[in-house]
Amino acid sequence: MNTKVKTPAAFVLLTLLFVSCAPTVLPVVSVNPSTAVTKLDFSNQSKAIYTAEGLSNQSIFLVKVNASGSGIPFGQTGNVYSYSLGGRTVSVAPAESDTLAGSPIADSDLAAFALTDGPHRVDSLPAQRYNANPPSASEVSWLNGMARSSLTSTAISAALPVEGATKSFYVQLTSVPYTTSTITATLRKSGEHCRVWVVADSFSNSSGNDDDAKLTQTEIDALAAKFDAIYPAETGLIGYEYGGDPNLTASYGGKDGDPKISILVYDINGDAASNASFIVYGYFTSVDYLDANAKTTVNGIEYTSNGMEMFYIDSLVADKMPQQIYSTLIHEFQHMINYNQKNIVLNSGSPTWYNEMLSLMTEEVIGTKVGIDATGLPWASRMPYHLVGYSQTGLEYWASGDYAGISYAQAYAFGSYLMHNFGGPRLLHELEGNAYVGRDSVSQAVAAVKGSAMSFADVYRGYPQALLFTRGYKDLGYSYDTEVSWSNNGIDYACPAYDLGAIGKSSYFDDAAFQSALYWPTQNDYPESGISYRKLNYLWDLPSYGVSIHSSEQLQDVTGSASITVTAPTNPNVEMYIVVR
Ligand SMILES: [Ca+2]
Ligand SMILES: [Ca+2]
Ligand SMILES: [Ca+2]
Repeated sequence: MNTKVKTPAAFVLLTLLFVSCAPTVLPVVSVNPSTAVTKLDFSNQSKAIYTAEGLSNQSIFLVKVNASGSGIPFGQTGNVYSYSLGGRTVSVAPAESDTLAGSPIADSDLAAFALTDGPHRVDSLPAQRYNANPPSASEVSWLNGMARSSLTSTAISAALPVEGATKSFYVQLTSVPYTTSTITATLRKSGEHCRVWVVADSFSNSSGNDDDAKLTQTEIDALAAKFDAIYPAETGLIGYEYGGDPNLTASYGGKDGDPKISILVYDINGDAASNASFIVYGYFTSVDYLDANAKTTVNGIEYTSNGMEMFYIDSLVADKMPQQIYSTLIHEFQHMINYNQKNIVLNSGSPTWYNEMLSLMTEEVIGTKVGIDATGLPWASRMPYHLVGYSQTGLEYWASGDYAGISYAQAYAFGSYLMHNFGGPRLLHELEGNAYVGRDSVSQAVAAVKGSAMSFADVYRGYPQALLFTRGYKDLGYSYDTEVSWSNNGIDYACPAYDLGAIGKSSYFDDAAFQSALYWPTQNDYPESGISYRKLNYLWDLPSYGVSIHSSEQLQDVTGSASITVTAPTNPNVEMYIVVR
């Protein structure tokens, strides 16, 4: 028996009325910079319809942006209702919702990111938390003294150490819980700008392999030579550490009266033999700006100062992955310079995301400048995590422990977007040198480069474009595929163009549990390089300064006409864009 289903006329009429009163957006047929990004304007309607015709092998994305300081629960973010291709309408299944990420985002939401393809590079969490702590009233007074006094006792020390000298240092023994120890190290190399101190356990001239966490003299000399190349390049772009500027004679030599930076090599966290998947490669702590041997307690943790400008470097990583240690030196040196520029000079404190972003931007510019191998550069070492985890956290949220890799990747991706679209190395120079921190520093630096004001929210709105406008699409909007160079103090700097679409995702993408936990589509359906997109109708929490990018297999390589009907978000801070490339 044949059954014919009749559609009630009233329903058709209602549907027509409903659809016809929703705003329709009709872009010009060929995609160009003026039509590639269309903001959906719901005009108080419950739905909007986006329509494009004459597409030729083009792909369509729905981008949700939260350019506000408040997180938005997934239920308020709107979703795709249906779409049509070549006149055929496809209903989109009821939205799946994000059962992992709560609001606000917490580390527990990142459980699926317990990475296994280590080792992963992290900073020392206790040092990071101390560094991010805004100065207290009493600290402000001594920071003032350091910055402005012309009668400090920081003239060059009469008795600087010579090679072969030994010295005792306070060091972090373990991160969590934070424990400390004192160790003795020998000065193995005095470079032009550094002194490399190595503990006995981390030195062996007869070491014949790179896995024993013992450095030979040749390897130590190479480490010093690399830092000697980094020092003038980095200070020439972003300024000096405290005590580094030879023109400031009263403070030259810094806390210990030695203009050279000390680099202490030891097995941080004592985990060289344990094959740990998360390794602290190195750290800087501003505790060392207290007088030598002085103690201070912050958030229940007691720290002791070595009273000098110094870095701590892990011996296993220095042995096994020297390129990673060179970029770590660039990274930690930015923290040291940042402490001078923002804490000592300004009496301010840098939020963690901002300070780390600056270090990662510096890794890109200075790492390129001093010829660090591609494996040590952040688009190779950081970006693969971002391609997968970008929508899990917002820019300002800093995940801890095993999940920190996602936050580093996010900070780098945003900072690199800034450089490649707003002045390259000059933007980094402005960020470090201006009298602001955090979002204000970003908008001020962009304004300085552009010559006109731009709000942080407007800067942030351009960022998801860069995630999509990969090589071949860079003329459509913001992109990482732009080379930007700049000279300062007679030194040339560059941010080399790179193709985000060609960067492979981190291999934990292959993990089945990860895929199912995050409603990850199968690998066969989705690209393995470039930014991942979420399912078209997937409801995802939008953290503050967060984005999610949605598409489907059917909306890739579309020829002809397409339309998408989108249900309006109920939260006014959700902005929706259709991006066609
Ligand atoms: Ca070795
Ligand atoms: Ca010094
Ligand atoms: Ca270690």
